[in-house]
Amino acid sequence: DAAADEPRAGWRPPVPSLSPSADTVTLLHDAILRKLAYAIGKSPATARDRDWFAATALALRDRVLDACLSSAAPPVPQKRVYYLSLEFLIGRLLSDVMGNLGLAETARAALAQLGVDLDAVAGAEPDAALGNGGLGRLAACFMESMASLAIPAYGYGIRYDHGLFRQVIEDGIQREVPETWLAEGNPWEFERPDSACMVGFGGEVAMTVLADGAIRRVWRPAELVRAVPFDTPVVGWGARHVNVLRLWQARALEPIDLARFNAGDHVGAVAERSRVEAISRVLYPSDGTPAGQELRLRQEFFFTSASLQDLVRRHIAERGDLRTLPDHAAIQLNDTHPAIAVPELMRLLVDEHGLPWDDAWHVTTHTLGYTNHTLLPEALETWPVELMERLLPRHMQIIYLINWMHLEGLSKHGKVDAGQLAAVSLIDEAHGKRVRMGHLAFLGARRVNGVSALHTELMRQTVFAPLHALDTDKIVNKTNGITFRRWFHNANPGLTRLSVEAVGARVLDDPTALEGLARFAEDAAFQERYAAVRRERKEALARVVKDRTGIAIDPAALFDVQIKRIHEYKRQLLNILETVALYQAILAEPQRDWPARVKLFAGKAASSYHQAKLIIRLACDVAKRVNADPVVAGRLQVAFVPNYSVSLAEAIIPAADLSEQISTAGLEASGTGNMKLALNGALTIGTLDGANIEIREHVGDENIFIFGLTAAGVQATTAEPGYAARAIAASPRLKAALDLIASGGFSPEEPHRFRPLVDELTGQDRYLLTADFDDYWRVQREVDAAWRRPRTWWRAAILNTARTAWFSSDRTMREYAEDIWRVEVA
Ligand code: T68
Repeated sequence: DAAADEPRAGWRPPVPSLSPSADTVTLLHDAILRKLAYAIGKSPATARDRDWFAATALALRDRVLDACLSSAAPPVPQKRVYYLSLEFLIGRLLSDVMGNLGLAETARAALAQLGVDLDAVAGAEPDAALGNGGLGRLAACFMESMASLAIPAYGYGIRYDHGLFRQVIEDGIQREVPETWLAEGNPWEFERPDSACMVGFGGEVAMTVLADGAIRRVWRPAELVRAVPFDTPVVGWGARHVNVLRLWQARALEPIDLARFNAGDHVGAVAERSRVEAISRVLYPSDGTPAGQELRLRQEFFFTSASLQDLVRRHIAERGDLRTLPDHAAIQLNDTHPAIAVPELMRLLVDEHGLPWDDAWHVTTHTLGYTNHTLLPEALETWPVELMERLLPRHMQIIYLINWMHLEGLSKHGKVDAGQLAAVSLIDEAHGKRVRMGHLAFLGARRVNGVSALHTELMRQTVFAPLHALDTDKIVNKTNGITFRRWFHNANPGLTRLSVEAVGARVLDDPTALEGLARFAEDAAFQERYAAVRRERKEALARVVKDRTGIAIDPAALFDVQIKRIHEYKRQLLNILETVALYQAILAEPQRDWPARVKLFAGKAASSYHQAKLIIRLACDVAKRVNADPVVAGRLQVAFVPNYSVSLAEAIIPAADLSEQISTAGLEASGTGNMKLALNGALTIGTLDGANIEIREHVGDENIFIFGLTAAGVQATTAEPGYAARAIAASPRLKAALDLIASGGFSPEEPHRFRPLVDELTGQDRYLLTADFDDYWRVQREVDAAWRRPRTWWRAAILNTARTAWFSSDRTMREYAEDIWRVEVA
């Protein structure tokens, strides 16, 4: 009804929503029963939640296919986007698919008729954790948004048998356990053996002289691996459009070496197969410290080559001429992991399809785009030339040729001196000869983008400054976004319902309508409803925390959350130091009315990252002592919630009151958790880093807690030797907290356990925790004061929800479509 779309003058109690029609419920009910019987082979009497999940998923997948197979020959789109990413952190798909098909309530009713609870069924779906963190989750949000905007797109990646490890915490120690999301099959995907292709490795480059005397180079790989695609349909909002996520699996050409088997060598007979298939066995669990192993490079080339072959084949079938590729395809490289696409596309065009070099270079540089996600030097990919020559000899030749033309062009025009040439060369000669993959992606791309305004500016000023000087239009900003379907509608149905009731169903299609909530920000009745939704999510989260940690947190307390990968630059340690200082302050003045706070931490550490693992241990040890101390009971609780995942994020985010975004300024490229938390009404305590800056611009200064050095301040401070010692000497509170940790206050059985953390802080303090501590403490006390005034707090929370619509990944995808891909969005 049209009136429901009009913002209302005053807050009124909700109208009960209409139940789904009996017909559609019956249809879905019958479809689920048929899938259970004929695809799963179970009866309702013996079916477990996991079986009901598979049956429901299969029934819904049919609906998704109905939406995309409706016309016999779908028209060939003018232009497609190909999003190449080594990671897609999708999580569970059931509520996404139900929500976008508009069948959530229908499915609930259909299952209820069978005596089955939808939430239990949804909980039986394993998370597809084919990514480490923000970079992988961004790719998943982009896929959903492209489908919702009807941008024709393929996502290309690897179908890992094992996603990101499961984190088990034992006595505060992280243990990594293999993840097995495929153990009971995957109802969403289609295997497509007919679209397999071959990917080569090693070998040599042969030269052949053609009839006209021209020389052609042909790569003769020593080894061929079969890449078999598995397609998962990605349905957009309202089932408007369906795209495909195509993930490649590595298969050996020969399943078994029969000669060896017959000779009695039963293990050796399958050794070669395991070696080849290791390519798609497991996701590398390091984020930000490159793995550096040969297998990683094999993974990168494997999926990049298969994807390019696939799209070239499609282009030739549809259009014939590869020179028109830039008109019909935009290929986006998610970080440098697929940067080998630059020489591989050149190889396909020149060696395999006979294009002249210059034409091929034009096609390549008008088709590729590159997104950078970090400026941390240790996270920038480089590969030893020696390894590249051995694994990809033809690509190394092409890289040398690209580099030669690039450097020749510059010196010919007298543009640069030797130092400048070294800075823009594709080969880093300073650390053994290594190929700079960021430079390679930069040269091969038409547009290079950063992921927040600050990050993009720092790209221009630091890592890419010499290359930027050569082409000042190439670097553009595309601030990250998040899909509201998952992070608002599905993760927080209560708040979504409240928003619909307040400003109309239009918010579901157009998040900018959330702005209409601002008029209710001071409305007492609305604040109460908003707080009640939060309270309900906090109680639910308290049950999860109890379940996973045994700690019974108080849902009435302020939930202060820091949820993200554990990394020194993200400064979980700063949060823990403040926790320790707060603990000491409460002990010193137990009579003061400290507001009750629960500090929640969650996140995984790379398995080889010792400092990060020690930070987890410290959080757990602090939790142990604080939670057991009767003096602080009712004021302070701490919990490290194990095994952070997309699903756990969906439970924590709607329940959070305070969002910790406290990285050293200049080091967090963007952040996306910051956006999810702000949208769901958590107030941010953060530094002027990444997208925090843009969040502040949107929500307003008075609705966010900012502290600490700016990126410029960080640069200046790092230049002063000995600042850490001075900062500690100047802050008795920081000193006391450090002393308690250093003297074994949280590890009496092993007093020096945290020595490496303390040494880093008192020594180099690379991430400037000591510099920002006092300001962080001061602003945390402002948070306390704001929490004591509920009217002010809820006003700010509502305004956060009302003013974060811009962070929708639909907006981000529209910007990419317009400025980078040049595809039409209806
Ligand atoms: C993140 N990067 C950024 N990297 O840290 C974050 N790295 O600020 C940003 O919001 C997000 O990307 C999306 O742009 C990562 O998540 C990785 O996970 C990663 C993985 C492998 C190698 C290096």
